[in-house]
Amino acid sequence: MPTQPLPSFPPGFRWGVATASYQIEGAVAEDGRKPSIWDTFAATPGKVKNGESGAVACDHYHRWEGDLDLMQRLGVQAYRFSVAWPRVIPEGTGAVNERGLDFYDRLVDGLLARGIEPFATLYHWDLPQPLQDAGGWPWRGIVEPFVAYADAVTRRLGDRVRAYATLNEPWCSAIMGYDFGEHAPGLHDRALALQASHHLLLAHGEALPVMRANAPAAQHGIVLNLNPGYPASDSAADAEAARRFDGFFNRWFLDPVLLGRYPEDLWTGYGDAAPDVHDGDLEAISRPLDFLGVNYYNRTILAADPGELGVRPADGPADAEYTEMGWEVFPQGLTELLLRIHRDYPLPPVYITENGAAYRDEVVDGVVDDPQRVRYLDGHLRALHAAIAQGVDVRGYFAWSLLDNFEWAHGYGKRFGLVHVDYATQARIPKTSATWYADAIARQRAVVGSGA
Ligand code: IFM
Repeated sequence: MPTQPLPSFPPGFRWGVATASYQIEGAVAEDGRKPSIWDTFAATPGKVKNGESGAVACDHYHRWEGDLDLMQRLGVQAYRFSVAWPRVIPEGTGAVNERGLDFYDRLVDGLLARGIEPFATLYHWDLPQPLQDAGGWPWRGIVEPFVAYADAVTRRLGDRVRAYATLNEPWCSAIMGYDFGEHAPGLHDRALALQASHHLLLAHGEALPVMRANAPAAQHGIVLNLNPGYPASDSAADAEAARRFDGFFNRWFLDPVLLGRYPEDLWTGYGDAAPDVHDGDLEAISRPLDFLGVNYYNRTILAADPGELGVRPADGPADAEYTEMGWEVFPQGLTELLLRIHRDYPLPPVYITENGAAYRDEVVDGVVDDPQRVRYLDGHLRALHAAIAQGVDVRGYFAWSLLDNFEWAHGYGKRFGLVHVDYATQARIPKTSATWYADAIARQRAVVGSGA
């Protein structure tokens, strides 16, 4: 266990935890909610480990008050949650379901009453099924319903929410969902995936002015998952492999959002699979942001490959630590990533909107001791501090996740929580990492105050 206290973060730095609707809420058929693509995907045999689904998850929909109390006891200053589109506009288009919005209304007020700032994400992957039936994200007609949904949420929650993110990890929605088939809707088509990525970003850009009009005092941004690519060797071929991976994973999203253009090398490389882009789209996509949310978990090591793709992931170092997801623990990657995007882009203020690790936690005599997760968090917070010390404007950090939860196609087997959840009883047990995080926050607040 790390014994040295963390260095002091800047005044006003926000210490938070994050979750997402389908991963914790359950109550999938309550108060007017209708199915999302994840309900459909999870009900399809073979798609999710052990046939699990988010039908009950952490039952947060009914236990939200206890969960907010838990956060208050940890001393977190900010809570990043997502709103379920199929609760708010159950058919994807048309009537707003006020009962769905009521839940988030209560949640936001409950947070504010406990002195915790709400950070809301509008889309964390639970697309109303009727919109997928109409064509999903590859269909340009999806932009308007997204804007109407963003309007309904921001109109109701307004400035009580400190920060709104339009999308969480559009790379996953597009590529995992429409190309790799590992996420809903489970398709395998690179061109569809690229078109989906464009419409996700367009929906983000078109929603921004509406969100700003409804919540002028809130901050508005987007959350990207960034995964730095490192070459497996010093060879020029491996360096090129890493550059191509970086384009596929990171630049394809960073460039349109922050520079207003798609990267030329990728556009050319995609050939006929490149998306249909209309005049004005990139102006909308690159509308100014109040913040960029960065989700960082790990890096990928790449080698040149004679096969069709020209690139393959290579093994990480044998002496490195790996999480239960098989992801290398590489805190230095966070420092380097932040310095690199600070150098390459006109960057708005950044929040680390997700960072965390899954481990095989066990309850022993009512206690969950998770020193590896403590090491992971400690290492990444130090790495983050190093980037801030070198000039990157990072305003806050959200640990993923408050609770163990439904880890998508992995089901419930991968536990990312600071708080253990017994899915049979719904009992919550804060792990050692929760206590460590609470202490770290308390120390920071004692040294630098809670800031404005
Ligand atoms: O659980 C996910 C989350 O929904 C999105 N970012 C990565 C997390 C861990 O895989």
